[in-house]
Amino acid sequence: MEILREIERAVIDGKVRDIEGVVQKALDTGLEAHSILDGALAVGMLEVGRRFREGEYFLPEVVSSANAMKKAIKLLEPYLAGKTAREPVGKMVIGTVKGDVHDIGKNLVAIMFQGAGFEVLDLGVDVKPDRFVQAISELGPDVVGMSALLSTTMVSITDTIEAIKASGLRSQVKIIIGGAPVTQEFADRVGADGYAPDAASAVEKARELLRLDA
Ligand code: B1M
Repeated sequence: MEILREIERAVIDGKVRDIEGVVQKALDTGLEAHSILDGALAVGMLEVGRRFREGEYFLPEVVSSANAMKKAIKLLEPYLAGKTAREPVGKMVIGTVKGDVHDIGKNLVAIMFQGAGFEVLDLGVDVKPDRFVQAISELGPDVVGMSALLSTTMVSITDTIEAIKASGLRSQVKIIIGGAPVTQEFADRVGADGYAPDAASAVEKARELLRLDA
């Protein structure tokens, strides 16, 4: 569809100023937020990643594309989050782990949890293990989500789980991890309760672990 390709191109070209207009146009034509996200924004970002990996793009281009994508997601947020339940179905703490500043995927996961009726505390990026522990002890969440986009920061997931264990709070929370280099095998190895490949399945995994569908 032409409008989706236009949005994809706006991400690839990092059109921070124009992207809201095209996304709004797509919404006005009746396209669903999820189709815009999966069929245009995510596709554009994959291409940005490819260009970066192959040396066609450098950091400034990637930053512009990321900013364009963030603007688009902000506009889609109310549609992605949908209706929230009056009483939260649970509490969630989420963050991108220490050493890692990628937050687009983490933000999407947070939006989806809000949409599913969770109260979400987003700790941001480069979150140190102690900060996760502090948030668990203060807020008493049902779920803790950790995001890592770099193979070099996957170890921060391990460190954070170890810190949660050492604090004696491990049995009180379900831990879900994700991010491009993260796998189910890694999740099993480091003792997370669940792994999810994308934001929507992270919510499904949480509901399953908390037996919310029972
Ligand atoms: Co970075 N970067 N980056 N970058 N960057 C990647 C990740 C990379 C794969 C690019 C590449 O080489 N092709 C590569 C990592 C290689 C590796 O380790 N395997 C890389 C690199 C090397 C770096 C730097 C080291 C570059 C440098 O400085 N030389 C540097 C590191 C900075 C740091 O963190 N310390 C860096 C910096 C940046 C920017 C700041 C410029 C920018 C981030 C801006 C921002 O986030 N605010 C950036 C970007 C944009 C990318 C790419 C191009 C796109 C990431 C993204 O937002 N994707 C990325 C290449 C790529 O992934 N195609 C790349 C869209 C987003 C929706 O997907 O985040 O994967 P994603 O989230 C998905 C799933 O992973 C999942 O759900 C989401 C979809 O629904 N998910 C979860 C994520 N978290 C989850 C948590 C869950 C469950 C699912 O449960 C809790």
